[in-house]
Amino acid sequence: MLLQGQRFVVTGIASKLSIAWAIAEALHREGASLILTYPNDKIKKRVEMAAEQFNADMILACDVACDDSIEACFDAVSEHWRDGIDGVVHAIGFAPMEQLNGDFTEVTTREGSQIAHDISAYSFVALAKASRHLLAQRHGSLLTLTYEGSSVVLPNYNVMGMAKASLEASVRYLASSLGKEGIRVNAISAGPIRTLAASGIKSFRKMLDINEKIAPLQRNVSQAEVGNAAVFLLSPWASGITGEILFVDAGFNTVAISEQLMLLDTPASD
Ligand code: NAD
Ligand code: 0WE
Repeated sequence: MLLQGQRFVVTGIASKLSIAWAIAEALHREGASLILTYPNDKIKKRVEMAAEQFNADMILACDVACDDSIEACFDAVSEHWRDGIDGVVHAIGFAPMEQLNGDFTEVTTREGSQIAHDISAYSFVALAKASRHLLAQRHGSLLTLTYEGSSVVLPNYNVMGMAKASLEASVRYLASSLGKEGIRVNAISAGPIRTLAASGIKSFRKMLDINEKIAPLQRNVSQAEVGNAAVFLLSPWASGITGEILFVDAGFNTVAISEQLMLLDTPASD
């Protein structure tokens, strides 16, 4: 067991399909102790289920839209684990639904942009500020989840692409800022996975199908595969890695034109 005796705070569980659920599962399997957080009473029940399944020490409220909530959460974490923690997982993203469907220039608004950046990008910095003293005590690390829409255009991802670009920049600035305390900061860039955050996205089925056709592994990735990569980045095996974005996407991001796409019928001569 890779993480025996280590302690992690995991945010972002909303259902059994959540990437954070699979990360908590993998951390538990490797012997880690967990504190799980939930943003509101609606989601609390799901997090209670996860806490039972993964034998978590406790669950705590943490709405990243609210500094007082974050502070109260990490006050309770420091009371429970007085000599520090080994990691914090940030698996949170949100934009108002209407921002994620349609022409970017048309649908993007000031308010939508503010919410997307606040909840999906700034919140990672806020968690870093709140957990810094706890992480420094044990040379812990921070981990967040991002998506390739930060760097290249994927239809309808829209303002979330802007927010993920900001989130990825925050990974590098936090890594630089916290490196002197021995704290590492990394991200996993996951391929598309059917979760609550994918429900209601009109073109999601198509995204999964196209990914399968372009990715070198010719398939999509699972939550469990992201969970295993998270274990690695949070573990001592990754002690030399910080400021890194690790793709867990079946290789999709490495390909511009796949062999399958070359075989498609075109009017061209050959
Ligand atoms: P999910 O819906 O299960 O998780 C999103 C989480 O964000 C939920 O648990 C929700 O409660 C939480 N959240 C929203 N607002 C919050 C707030 N104010 N305070 C605290 N928590 C809040 O979906 P998921 O796909 O597991 O998403 C987790 C992360 O993975 C997100 O950052 C997402 O962008 C990223 N990601 C997802 C995919 C995918 O295809 N599913 C791919 C790459 C990256
Ligand atoms: O980061 C994400 C999810 C982003 C997301 C999803 C929702 C749906 C529910 C943010 N906010 C909301 N708000 C809601 O009300 N992903 C990487 C998954 C995702 O979302 C897409 C994708 C992919 C992939 C949106 C459009 C196109 C592709």
